[in-house]
Amino acid sequence: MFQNPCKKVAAIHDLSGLGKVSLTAVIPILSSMGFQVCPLPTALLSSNTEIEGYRLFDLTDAMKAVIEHWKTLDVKFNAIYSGFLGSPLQIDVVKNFISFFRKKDTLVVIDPVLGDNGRLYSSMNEDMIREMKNLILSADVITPNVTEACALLDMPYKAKQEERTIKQILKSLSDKGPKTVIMTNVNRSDKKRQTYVYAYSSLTKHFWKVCCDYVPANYPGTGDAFTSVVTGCLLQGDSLPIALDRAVHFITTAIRASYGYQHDPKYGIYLEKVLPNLSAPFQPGSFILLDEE
Ligand code: PXL
Repeated sequence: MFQNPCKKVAAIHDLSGLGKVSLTAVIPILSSMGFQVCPLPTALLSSNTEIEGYRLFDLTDAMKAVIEHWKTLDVKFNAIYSGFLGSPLQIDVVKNFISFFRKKDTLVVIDPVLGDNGRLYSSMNEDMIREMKNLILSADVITPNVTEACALLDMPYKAKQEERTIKQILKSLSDKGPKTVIMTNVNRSDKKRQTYVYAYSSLTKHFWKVCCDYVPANYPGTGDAFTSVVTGCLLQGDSLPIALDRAVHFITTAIRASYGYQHDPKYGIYLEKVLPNLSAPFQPGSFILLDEE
């Protein structure tokens, strides 16, 4: 029987020509980790939506045609990983894609890309939030930032959170279906120069946190890079805390590698400078197991 020596990831994200987001981050990261990425582009953009004057071409019809073709082939995906979606109708297409291609051991990762730092991205609206709430019900793993987590739970956004509230948010999102909820870009009310990634697994009932150094710059696409590393780690059999640790370490290094340059952060991180780190040996050590509550 034909065997594929590389695990396959169906990557459902946009393709943006400038500004390192979505497929331009997902493909190099997962390829560097040894996975075969099968892109299903959701939209073609001249640049990410943070760069003024961007052009967006919705690819919903093209997606439907690609999926029809894939359905006729004997193709098996080890993971389905979705990110930036262009329209509410498209979310429905993704939901149907998952129900057709998901097998017993398929890892379904949904990054509910909606916004950051308390505001929605310019192409997002209330209809997208409503549909995204529905899509996350099908996920094994979701990776919202605080803005997205609050939008998915109809909670007002607060820039700084208490740990007790963070745990409640993670648990409430997990109660909706995803066994693993990872929340990125968390700022705590009692810590100034640090941000955190928090996670909850309903399988082990464990909460985890990893601390990241705060850098005063916002690069679009760091969430995509983070979730891509987590997806690769989980596919290669790493535990959840090791996956978080590796992803935080990789993103922190990428931001540090970019921050020293005179460079408009809207254009994203210099990913290519740090890609080789993904194949370097890794010594985990910064994750913390929190008390259950
Ligand atoms: O990483 C989020 C993202 C994805 N895709 C597009 C974006 C952004 C964030 O700005 O603009 C097109």
